[in-house]
Amino acid sequence: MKKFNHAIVRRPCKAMVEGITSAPELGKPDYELALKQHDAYIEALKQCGVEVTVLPADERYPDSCFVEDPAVVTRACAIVTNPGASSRNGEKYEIIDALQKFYPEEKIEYIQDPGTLEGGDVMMVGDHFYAGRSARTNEEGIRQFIEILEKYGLSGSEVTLEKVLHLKTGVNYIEDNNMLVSGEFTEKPEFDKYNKIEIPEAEAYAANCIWMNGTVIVPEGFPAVLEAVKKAGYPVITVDTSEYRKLDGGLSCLSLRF
Ligand code: CIR
Repeated sequence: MKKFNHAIVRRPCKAMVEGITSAPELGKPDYELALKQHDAYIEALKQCGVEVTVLPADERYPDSCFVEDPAVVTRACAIVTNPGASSRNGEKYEIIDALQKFYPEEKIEYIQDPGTLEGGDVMMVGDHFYAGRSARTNEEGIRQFIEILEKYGLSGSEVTLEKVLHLKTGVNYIEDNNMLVSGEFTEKPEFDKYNKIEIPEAEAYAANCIWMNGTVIVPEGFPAVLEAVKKAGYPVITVDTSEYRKLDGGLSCLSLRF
């Protein structure tokens, strides 16, 4: 059941209070609380048997704790993305060193302009990678991404999305053919072959859970999702991500797992 050995996270920076958000009504994140929640997140990852590399906070990029977006990590290669949000684009340069500790130079690939891609739009299902075409990830980015995957014997396909920030904001694969789906993703025919676990609208935020070596990490405060994941047979760990939610960020956004 052990699939992941490593995770990379980046500490949130004080400037996170100026991060991008579609939900200003939730208020600004409380930085001290965000740090505590980050500690708990790292602990949860460690409990699932991975070694966690903690990158330092980077004040130049308010959203840089969402380290999932500037890279996609696979069993065969790492892909440095080209984030579509201009305030985040420079994060791609800051992830390279960390990737080089785990992947040889020739297995680190790059999405190039005019292609854009953010890791939150990529969902891994075995050796297949679904890529969401969003406001951040464009057609050319997905074309380059699939071309890179195919070079390594992996595959990819495009999924369109209209209502949410990233693909994994609304749909997440938790292995064993089980997929957590919410909103617009409940009806997507490409996901019909999976056992879809439908997330009620009121708990849509918690569609973003992560499978970690057999355990599913669920955001705290979403009882219906917690129950559904337990019912599907998984041991669970809950982590409070309230301060990251204020910036449209969830559990998957806070790490690269490989
Ligand atoms: C952003 O808008 O880019 C950040 N405030 C949230 C990024 C969330 N990342 C993710 O879903 N992978």
